[in-house]
Amino acid sequence: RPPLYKVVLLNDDYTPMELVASILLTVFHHSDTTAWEITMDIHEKGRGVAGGPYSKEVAETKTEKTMGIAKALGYPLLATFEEE
Ligand code: TYC
Repeated sequence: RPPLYKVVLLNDDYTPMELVASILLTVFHHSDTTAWEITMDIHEKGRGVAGGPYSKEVAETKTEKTMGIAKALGYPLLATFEEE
C-alpha cells in the first residue's frame, strides 16, 4: 500500500486566527466548529493536524495551497506533511 500523509500546521505569532480557521474550512473542509477547535489547539500547543490521511500528492498540494494563501496576504504560516 502507498504511504499516507497528514498535513500539520505550525503556530506563529503573526497569522490571524481567522485566516487559519478559514483555511481549515476551505482547504481541509472542516466544519466551522472543528476549524476553530483546531485553530485554538495549534495556537495553544504549537502545532496540530489540519487534515488527512491523504496521498502524498494531495498532502503536498494542500500544504502548498495553505502556505500560498497566507503568503499572498503577507503572513508566515507554515505547513508541512508527515507520513502517518
Ligand atoms: N498564534 C496566532 C495568533 O495568535 C494564531 C495561529 C494559530 C497562527 C494557528 C498559526 O497555525 C496557526 N494570531
